[in-house]
Amino acid sequence: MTTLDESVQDLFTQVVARNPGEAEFHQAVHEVFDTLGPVLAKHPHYADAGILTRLCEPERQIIFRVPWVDDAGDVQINRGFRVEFNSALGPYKGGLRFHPSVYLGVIKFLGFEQIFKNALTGLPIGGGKGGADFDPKGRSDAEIMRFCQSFMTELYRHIGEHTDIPAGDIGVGGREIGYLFGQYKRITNRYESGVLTGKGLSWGGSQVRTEATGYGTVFFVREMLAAGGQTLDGKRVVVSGSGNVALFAIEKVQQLGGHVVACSDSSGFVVDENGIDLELMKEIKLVERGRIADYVTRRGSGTQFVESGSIWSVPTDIAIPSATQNELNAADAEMLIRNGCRIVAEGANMPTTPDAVRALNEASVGFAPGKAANAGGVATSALEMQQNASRDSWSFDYTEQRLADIMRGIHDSCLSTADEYGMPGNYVVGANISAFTQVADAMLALGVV
Ligand code: NDP
Ligand code: 2IT
Repeated sequence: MTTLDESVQDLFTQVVARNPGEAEFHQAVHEVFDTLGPVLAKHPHYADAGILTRLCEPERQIIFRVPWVDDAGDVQINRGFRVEFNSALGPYKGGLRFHPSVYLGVIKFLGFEQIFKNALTGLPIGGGKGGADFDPKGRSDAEIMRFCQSFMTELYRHIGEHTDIPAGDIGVGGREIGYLFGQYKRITNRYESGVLTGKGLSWGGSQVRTEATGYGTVFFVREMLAAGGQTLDGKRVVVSGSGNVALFAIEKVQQLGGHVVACSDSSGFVVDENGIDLELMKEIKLVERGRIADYVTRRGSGTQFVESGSIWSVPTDIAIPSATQNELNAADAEMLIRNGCRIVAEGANMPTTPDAVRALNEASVGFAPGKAANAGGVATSALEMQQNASRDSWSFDYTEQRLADIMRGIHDSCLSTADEYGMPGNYVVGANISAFTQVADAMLALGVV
């Protein structure tokens, strides 16, 4: 990692020492600290009040055993997490991730990012994240249900519509939110719709929440292009992943006239020069829960499955990494640059490594960090909470317009903050400083708590 401004280097060293072995958390903190020098110089009262030290220490961290019985009758044990990171702006809000790679360092990186992302939405939500090292792949529906019920049997005592509101992330979608909500309702005997977001439309969910992260990321890209007098029409786009974020990013790119030529899962990537057939991809991924190679088998000539290699070798104008952290490294960035890519927008959380971000900046490739570009998901979760609180439900078009307005607002505040701090066009600086000042001002007002 590069050396930081001396105003924050000591504190960063302390964060690493206090949180040993949590590489992803260190990376997320470093990325934010790397941009805060100018704001700390301009407003020394933030440092005097220990705001940064407090920001790096979660308000509460819960780790629990999740016992469940698999279909063979064997007892399985997983580890569950909920990190309630910061509630200066509102109740803790953030998703749950079920993936075998989950450990405290991953949940803390995601929770830390979530504080700033949620601030950028302008909506009253604090930051949190949770999950488990559970691998849903190959598990039956009954096993998923038993796991979710056991997970909620501990989690329920820590959450609530005014306290902490989980939602989905990797491995947690509408099916899992249903089982989690059912168990919460059963244990508490309360139909407390606002305790989880990402619910089904017939039982308290919001229109557009399913689509929101992918759509929002593409709305952000639209704003980046518009700032340079361009549109998505006719642009080549590569989207990694083929889960919730990726599928709906592809959908919105296609609606806006772009041409998506590749997407992936953890087994490899597919290239389809005719443009990804989204209906077929959704059938394979959302209905059958199948593997991406099935797409090539079914779609036939003109398509290609690549098992090993990088999706970022596929020439593109715009790249939207939407799978997982650190999936786009410096070598990938160099390939994208060589092939003429002009925009990288993070649909996933922290998918681009720091040296890749540096390479993109040096080549003047527009780079939108996840905490700005993928904030549409959590923003629409906050809209779901609003509808739950007022026992109302809005139309698809109205909700989508709210999402588009929020994404434009985030885009514009990133650019204006970057301008104010003498780094025009730098979305990372704009996002971090804009979010930090909002959270820091609220923390100052609320005293040392
Ligand atoms: P899903 O579980 O729906 O999809 C995840 C996709 O990424 C799958 O295609 C999966 O492939 C792939 N993937 C996951 N882990 C890895 C890995 N270690 N290596 C390679 N590929 C991997 O998750 P989402 O689409 O919801 O989330 C994707 C990203 O977007 C995450 O970074 C998440 O934190 C972020 N995000 C999600 C939001 C949401 O609302 N859901 C909001 C904001 C950000 P496979 O099936 O083979 O594992
Ligand atoms: O990373 C994220 O912003 C999410 N997984 C969505 C969180 C939410 O509460 O909707």
